[in-house]
Amino acid sequence: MSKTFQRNISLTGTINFTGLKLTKAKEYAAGVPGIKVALQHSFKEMGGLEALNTLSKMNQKEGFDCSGCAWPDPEEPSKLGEYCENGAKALAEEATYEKVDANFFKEHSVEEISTWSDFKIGKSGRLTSPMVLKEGSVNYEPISWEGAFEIIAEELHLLNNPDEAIFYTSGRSSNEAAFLYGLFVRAFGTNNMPDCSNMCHESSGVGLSETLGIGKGSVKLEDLHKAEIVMVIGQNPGTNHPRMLSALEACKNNGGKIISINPLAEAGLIRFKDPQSIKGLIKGTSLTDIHLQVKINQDVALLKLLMKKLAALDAKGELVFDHDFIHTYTNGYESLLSDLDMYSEDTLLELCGIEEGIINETVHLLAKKSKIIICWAMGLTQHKNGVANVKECVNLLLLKGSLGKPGAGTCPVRGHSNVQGDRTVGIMHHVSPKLNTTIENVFGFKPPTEEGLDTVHAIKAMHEKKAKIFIALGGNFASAVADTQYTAEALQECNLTVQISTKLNRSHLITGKKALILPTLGRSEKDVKEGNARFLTVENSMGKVHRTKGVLAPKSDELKSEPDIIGSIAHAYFKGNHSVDWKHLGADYGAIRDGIAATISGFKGINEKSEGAGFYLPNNVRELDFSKLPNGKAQFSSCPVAEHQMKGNELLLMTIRSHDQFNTTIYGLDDRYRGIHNERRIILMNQADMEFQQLAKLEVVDLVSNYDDIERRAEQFLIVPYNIPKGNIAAYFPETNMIIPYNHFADFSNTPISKSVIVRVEKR
Ligand SMILES: Nc1nc2c(c(=O)[nH]1)N[C@H]1C(S)=C(S)[C@@H](COP(=O)(O)OP(=O)(O)OC[C@H]3O[C@@H](n4cnc5c(=O)[nH]c(N)nc54)[C@H](O)[C@@H]3O)O[C@H]1N2
Ligand SMILES: Nc1nc2c(c(=O)[nH]1)N[C@H]1C(S)=C(S)[C@@H](COP(=O)(O)OP(=O)(O)OC[C@H]3O[C@@H](n4cnc5c(=O)[nH]c(N)nc54)[C@H](O)[C@@H]3O)O[C@H]1N2
Ligand SMILES: [Mo]
Repeated sequence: MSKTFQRNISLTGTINFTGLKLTKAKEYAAGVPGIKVALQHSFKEMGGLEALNTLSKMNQKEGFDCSGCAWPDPEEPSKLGEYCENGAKALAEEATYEKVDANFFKEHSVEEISTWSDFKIGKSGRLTSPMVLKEGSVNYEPISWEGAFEIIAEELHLLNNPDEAIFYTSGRSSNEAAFLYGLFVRAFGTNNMPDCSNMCHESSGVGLSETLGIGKGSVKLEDLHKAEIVMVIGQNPGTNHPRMLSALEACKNNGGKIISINPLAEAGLIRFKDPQSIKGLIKGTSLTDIHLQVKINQDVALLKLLMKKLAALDAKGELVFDHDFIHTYTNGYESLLSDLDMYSEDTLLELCGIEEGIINETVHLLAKKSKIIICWAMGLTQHKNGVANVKECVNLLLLKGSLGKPGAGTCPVRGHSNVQGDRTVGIMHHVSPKLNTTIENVFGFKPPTEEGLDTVHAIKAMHEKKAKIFIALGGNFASAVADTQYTAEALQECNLTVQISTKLNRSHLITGKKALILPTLGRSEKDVKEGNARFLTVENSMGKVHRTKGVLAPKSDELKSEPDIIGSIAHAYFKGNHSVDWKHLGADYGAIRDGIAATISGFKGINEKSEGAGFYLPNNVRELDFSKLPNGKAQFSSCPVAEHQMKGNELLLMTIRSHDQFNTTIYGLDDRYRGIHNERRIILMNQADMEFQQLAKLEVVDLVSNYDDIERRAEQFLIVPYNIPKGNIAAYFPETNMIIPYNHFADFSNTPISKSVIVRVEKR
């Protein structure tokens, strides 16, 4: 409980074990069990007929975009449906018949709800009408939409300056909603726009921009089919991007090889049975050719070792590197070689913890090929040296000339379904002078020129009472960010917190003095205005913009679309005294898209071009145009290997996703592929570490971190012996966010160190 505030709110819910059952970890991902589980979830929440009908429209040209992840759709979607088990779960979660209405809040106080588990809170259902939590009260009460907008406008006017407000965005919002939100926040006068990207792929954005001139990946879906080698680093596609497995399978069928680099042997990377193809269902494909079981956060050491051995072969005249490419397009080759010289092979081998035989096999494979793609996700980005991890990947691709040609390139695999689009259309705390100028020309006001707060700095500002209003366009800030206790204190210091949401979550409970819930339409729901069904647009992980149009009846008549809500907040604030007609703009998506096209490059004609398969945004790496970088060249980088000062019994913890969750939304209590059932409070640990620390299987322990002499504790976990490198452990988030210090984050990208937290395990 956090004690010092007006309400007695539990930050974690009452901690209980739910009945762990262990089975052998799986080698196959998806297949028949995948379909069965998917349909079980959707049938339970929304009924059989509606579920099947709706799933058939997911990721199809005339349907809606799955909110599960940002993986692109193939040009010809599968006739059996273009969705995966976890997409079906995401839909079931949004389309559930359960409702959180005014009666629910009358019956249950926020104090009571906060004692429930995240699983139970999520299963309560969809938010149906605007609600207010008044100062001193513990029950939300109904409020009219106009009343809610008025409260926000009033509180915003009371601030001493616009930088006392924070406007968070999660990555499910459409391009239209995100653009309008960014425009309003700038018109209001601040760049305080933290977003989920700050905790996610920010390290990729920074690393790629500095080396290649664009913060996005360069490959298209068909490149994966053509690649000779796909390296999948720090990513668990079987759970988090299941549709990617079809692309990896196509690569294999065309003779490509797959190298996975991961402390865990994740099921989806070992073998795959495609649930969308009859042949695949029966036979299945073995995916990974080489698994490099790297120690947590030693990817820089591993990549350096691979490059060092490749450089030795190249020096012998074996033509391993693409010297024409290096000469024409790159800067810093010599410094890269000197950097590699600084490390001995033995040191690098020991750091990454992999047998030399497998390393040599990998080097041999890489030496001969040039169509190489590197895919990665949170296993690379959420470390102190997350940016360095990304830059080392770029180094390898530059050496091999693996950019700007078919079957080669960078592939940061995005998380939220429109997190990339939100950034493209202006959600960022940085200042873009070019965007500011175009906004001024098109919309007639001057945006602020001072850098805003990102996620970690927004928390600090609220904690220090420098920020007093927190508004969230989606997401679950309280649970998703690091350092749950500190964050809860920060949010509770605010005068007003506002959540624009589809579903109930802990951020509706850990609130400011006053709080508002503004319920919004989900991706799958029809968005009808004056008889017209409206569409929105999103950008996928590979930079393609396309339409999304809901098909289901909205769960309540009172729901408003995100653009309508944002337009109304802006209208209530400016009351007509502004160069932009906010009310009108919020209601007219075509006009918002015209605004996007007029301010952001690559969007001309978006109203028409977004139809059907959609259109690609410009990407300089695809054109091998590095003119914006120093000397007009792509940049090699020299990055030090990661160092962790660990004491005798300390371990390095990665906080990961189970197969039954979407970030802070808990779909169920199983992590089927890893053989964990009916329990989330587990720690995966190497048998040798268990013996060293005298811990028995299923022993109950606490996880404790100690940064800057502050002890943080997450209570009650069960030890599960697992195939994970010695000295490393894994547990699920958000249960573990209690022990991640808010003030330790990645250099240059400020991403919390969610994948390398130094901890000790304490017996209870
Ligand atoms: N079903 C489902 N889909 C999702 C999500 C979800 O929660 N559920 N979340 C969405 C979001 S927002 C995102 S960002 C993505 C996340 O997608 P992922 O990044 O795949 O998610 P994580 O579970 O965080 O997995 C990280 C993987 O990296 C490995 N890893 C951890 N540390 C290291 C390291 O130091 N080095 C290496 N090489 N590997 C490491 C872990 O073993 C794990 O396999 O998925 C998106 N899609
Ligand atoms: N320890 C640890 N912490 C992490 C991570 C980790 O790996 N380890 N991963 C980080 C990552 S990669 C990310 S992206 C963040 C995620 O952080 P967030 O994006 O803030 O969190 P989510 O859990 O995705 O948010 C779920 C909520 O979004 C709302 N929602 C869902 N759909 C919609 C919609 O269409 N519109 C609106 N307005 N609301 C909607 C629902 O109310 C739901 O409860 O968490 C980060 N936190
Ligand atoms: Mo993410």
